[in-house]
Amino acid sequence: MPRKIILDCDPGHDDAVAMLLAHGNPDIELVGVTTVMGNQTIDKVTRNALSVARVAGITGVPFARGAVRPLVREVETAESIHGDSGLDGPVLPEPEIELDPRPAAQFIVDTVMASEPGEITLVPTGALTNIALAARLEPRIVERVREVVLMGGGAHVGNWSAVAEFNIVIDPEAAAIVFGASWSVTMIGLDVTHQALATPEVIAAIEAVGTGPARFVRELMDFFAHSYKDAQGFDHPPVHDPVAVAYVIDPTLVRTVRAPIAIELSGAQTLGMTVVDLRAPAGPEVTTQAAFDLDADRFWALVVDALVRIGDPA
Ligand code: PIR
Ligand code: CA
Repeated sequence: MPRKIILDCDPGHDDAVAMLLAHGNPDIELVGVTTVMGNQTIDKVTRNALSVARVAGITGVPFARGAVRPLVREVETAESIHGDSGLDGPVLPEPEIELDPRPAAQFIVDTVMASEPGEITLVPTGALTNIALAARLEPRIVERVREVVLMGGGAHVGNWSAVAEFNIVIDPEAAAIVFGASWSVTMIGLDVTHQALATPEVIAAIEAVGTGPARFVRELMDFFAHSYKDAQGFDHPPVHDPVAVAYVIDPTLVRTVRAPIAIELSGAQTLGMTVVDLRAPAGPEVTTQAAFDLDADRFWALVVDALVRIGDPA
């Protein structure tokens, strides 16, 4: 039985790859895509999500637009990395599908409450605003979802500050709600995603697929590589978000350590830090875990396999 996921994203170059992996992998059933401001404004990332759906041939999957701004703070985008559109590089086709009329948080609540317990996995790859709002709208979703597998944070590394990662630091209050709830949370943080590098070998393997969606990914990666080089000094860009999807497909791709994870909400230098307490084995009450040590070859093989399966949508 494929695992049912709701992908909550802010496309975003790596979010787009996460969409393609979720769509193309046979062990995943995409039951909805929700958008949240982050890499760009909500209008831009929502349009991007619909464009990617067209490129990938994703049909019959509801898309719902989510939060316009973080719970408490002002909007902060990652234009330096993702460009003016949020998905700069390739030509973005006009969207063909209509948005679901519900706000993302309501869509998440409705979908989870209509499912069997343990049926749906939430996969956020942007700020946690929609997930926090959904948990506030209907707290019973916390018992009903199977798990939350999110890209964000990091035990030992930051990217938006010395110690904080973008998805967490732009809405730390939402992150505190999500990490503080009693569901199981797996943090796919920078410790692992900085190992998911789009090297020339990876790009060549994607190029060799030879389809429209593969070319689209290649063009995304060209832009992403340049901005990551200019803004952060990386030789090859880390493709964060599909690692969260890959973990749902195959949790043995990473090593996980169960540990308490707290979100810093008041530090002068450390706002949005994911503080992972690795001092001792966690007690049975701890439902959060952090991921380390990615098997990058097997990860990229999943991405390439998904592109092969997607082929050239009509
Ligand atoms: C990537 C992102 C934001 C900022 C930078 N520098 C790089 C986006 C990605 O979409 C990913 O979900 C997460 N936020 C990585 O921090
Ligand atoms: Ca993202």
